[in-house]
Amino acid sequence: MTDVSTQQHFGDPDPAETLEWREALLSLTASQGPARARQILDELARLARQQRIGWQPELNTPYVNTIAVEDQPAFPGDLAVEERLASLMRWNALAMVVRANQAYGELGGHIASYASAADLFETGFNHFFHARDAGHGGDLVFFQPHSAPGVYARAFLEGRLSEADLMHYRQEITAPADGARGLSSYPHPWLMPDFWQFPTGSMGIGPISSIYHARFMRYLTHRQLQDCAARKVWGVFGDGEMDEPESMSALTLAAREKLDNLVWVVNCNLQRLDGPVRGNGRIIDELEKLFAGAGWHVIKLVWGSDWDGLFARDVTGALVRAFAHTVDGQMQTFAAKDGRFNRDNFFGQNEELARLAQGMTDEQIDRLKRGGHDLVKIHAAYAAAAAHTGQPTVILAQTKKGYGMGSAGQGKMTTHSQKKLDGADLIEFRNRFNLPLSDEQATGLAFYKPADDSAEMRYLREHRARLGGAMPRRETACEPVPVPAIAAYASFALKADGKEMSTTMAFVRMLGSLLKDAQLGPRIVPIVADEARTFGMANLFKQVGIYSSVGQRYAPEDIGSVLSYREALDGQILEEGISEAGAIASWTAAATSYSVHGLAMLPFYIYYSMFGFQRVGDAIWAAADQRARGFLLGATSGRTTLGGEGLQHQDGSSHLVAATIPNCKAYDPAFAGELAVIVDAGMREMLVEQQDVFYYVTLMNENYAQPDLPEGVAGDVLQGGYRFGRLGPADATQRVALLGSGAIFTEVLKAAEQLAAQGIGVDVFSITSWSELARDGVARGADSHLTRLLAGGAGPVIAATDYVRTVPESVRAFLPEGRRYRTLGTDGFGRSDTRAALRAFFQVDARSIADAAQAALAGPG
Ligand SMILES: Cc1ncc(C[n+]2csc(CCOP(=O)(O)OP(=O)(O)O)c2C)c(N)n1
Repeated sequence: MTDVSTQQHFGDPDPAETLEWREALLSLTASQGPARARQILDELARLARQQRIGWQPELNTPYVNTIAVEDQPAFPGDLAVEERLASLMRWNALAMVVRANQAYGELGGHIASYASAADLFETGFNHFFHARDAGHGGDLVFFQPHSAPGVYARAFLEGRLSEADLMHYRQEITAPADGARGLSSYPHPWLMPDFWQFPTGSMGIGPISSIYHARFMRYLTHRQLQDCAARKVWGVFGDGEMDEPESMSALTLAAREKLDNLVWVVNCNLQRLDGPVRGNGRIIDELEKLFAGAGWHVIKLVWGSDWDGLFARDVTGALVRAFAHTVDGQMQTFAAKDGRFNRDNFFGQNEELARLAQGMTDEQIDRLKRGGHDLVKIHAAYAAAAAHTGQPTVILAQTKKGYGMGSAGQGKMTTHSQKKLDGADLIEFRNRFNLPLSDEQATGLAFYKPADDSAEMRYLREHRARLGGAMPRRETACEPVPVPAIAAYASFALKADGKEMSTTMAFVRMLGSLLKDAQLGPRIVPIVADEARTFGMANLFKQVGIYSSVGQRYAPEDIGSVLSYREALDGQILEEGISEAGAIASWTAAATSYSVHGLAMLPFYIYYSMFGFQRVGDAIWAAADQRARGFLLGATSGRTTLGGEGLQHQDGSSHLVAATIPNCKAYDPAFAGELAVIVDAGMREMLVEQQDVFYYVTLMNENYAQPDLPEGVAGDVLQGGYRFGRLGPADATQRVALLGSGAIFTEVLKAAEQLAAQGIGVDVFSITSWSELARDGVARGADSHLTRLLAGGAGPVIAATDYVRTVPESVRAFLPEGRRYRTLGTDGFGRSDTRAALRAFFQVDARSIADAAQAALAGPG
């Protein structure tokens, strides 16, 4: 560690006095040890605060490694073999990307990111990332997405992927015809379901997801559902990725929850796509402050072992001083330039630095490693992180982007997207990493795999065998969870007998009963983002408790109430506070527990529907990719049910977005009985049949009379709609069909009565899912469910919903031939007013529906 004792302090009015204080501290540390020194410093800090002298400790430490050389554990492996292996990974990853782009220039891919991350990945694979086996539940590893080629390269050496597979990187559609397996661009469990566990392609989602997965493991442990104590969550992310709000938004949660099962490795290659992450600053310093401030344990891994000697010889602290005024933009330039340039421009800055570089050749200067490229240092950092207790750890690993790509890419502004290398570049790369390739093999981009009995291959296999086998590996085996009969929890809804209630109330009542089921109950994970009271769920606080890793350390104000706010170590509700991003990450962790933990859980996340697909749509898309199974409940849904709340709260679009997610079944039920059928089917599909689908169901807080669910319509409810009834004279000459969903169905019924009173025959259909009808239409055309439903009728068809018109428009093509189709919806911005005023304004009220029917009957127009 550098001795910075002689750092000059500019503007010091009394350097002699300063020196005395310094020496006092140094002698105290030397004579009584660091613990005593810390005690004294704490005492002084307390005193300084008492005196209000306005002193704050700096959050930054010098730009050096956190772990001192003398604290490094011995490297428990064969360094030379690991370095050779890492070089092979680098080569095969590079060859995969360059080959794909030589064949088809449009395919894309990245070389530079994995080139910088290879040693960070490899140290994890060789020493830390534990796969699931009989004795270990398996670590969770989040891989930086555009470094996926490196993970494929390893799988190739492990024999999990063939050379033909590597040749079909980013060619998933054409691969099977060539007898190969296409490799997805990024980690996508949907596309490679036995391989990738966590989708990370969209920056920021991996980081937040890793935190909530780590927290969910605590939840499973504390609720005594599964002991996750020995397992860790590792995430390798980019420094540029840390700019995403999602990356940052749950840092304090991770610290508050003391998630020492979580380790982030931030690959600080100082560059993102366009240029430097912080050209005019230092991202490592910035992240150090941020993470430390949030309560994380920070390990800076800045310099490799060959700097140790330099630091040791640097008695004046010249290096640390030089780093303190070298910004990342400049560091990047140093990375891009050769040894000569670095000698002249870094070490040439002053006498002291120049002296340090004396005796080193330009080549040696060029090869000075940054911390994230030094296997020994990386191992030391990982070991310290893995052993750290009471806090999550972040390792800030400095690397070079495009490491080893030489003049073709290392540290270049444009390196992120580089995917072509010419012959000379390839030879240079081969030489740089001493790859056992002939010129022809190098320029021909031959993949390289050592012989099965070579030292490298044996080492690779042995190390993975010790860690439970190959990774990543996505598992799916889990016990089905029996689901209670619908009558056990939803009779009140199926036979509602005209009782007034909202569908939200009905849902909460069903949930309350399901939670009591001996087998299913414990597997349910109710999730809220500070809206439980809004949805009438406060009774669940007492019934099942709110999960808290520390129990409840206070006497709640409402302790005597039956609705008391009860937090408990084995509490079941995940109360995420006002963080929809956090809540959906929690939901994803629970919804994929069947795979990640081999234990099926069933999350019900209930939220303001406007703050779902619109707010965290990308996270939902990632959950879909991760094959989530669970319920999303968009409450207070629709544009006009939420009266006074106005423009930003009123949701007219969630069903539109939900329809775009292939494994999401979206329903907009009008009645409690329909809801019961949907919940029942969803639970069976997800927990018993173990299908990779999830359900989105919208709920309303409008109270109205709930009819009995007609006999025999359950199948139709699930397919998207059923005939609710026929009104008007049986021999009516004028006929019309009205379709309606969710909140607007009651308006449809009123319109039907008005039309019937005018002698018009009205067929009324309750549409439970426009998107299911549309999907079925695409699949079955003229034989589709909607076509058959409407087949016996005649006259125009009018559809009305509380969503934008595009939602009912999605089924237009599946109407029986010759029927006129009019759609009414709530396009435009919301307003705050009464339900009645809003429905009239958006023209989805009974009168507007009836008028539309009359107009349609009157003829084209
Ligand atoms: C949400 C999102 N925005 C943009 C991108 C496109 N993108 C992919 S990688 C990348 C730069 C990543 O930089 P960094 O995190 O520093 O990683 P590096 O490649 O430098 O290791 C960008 C902008 C993305 N994948 N996701």
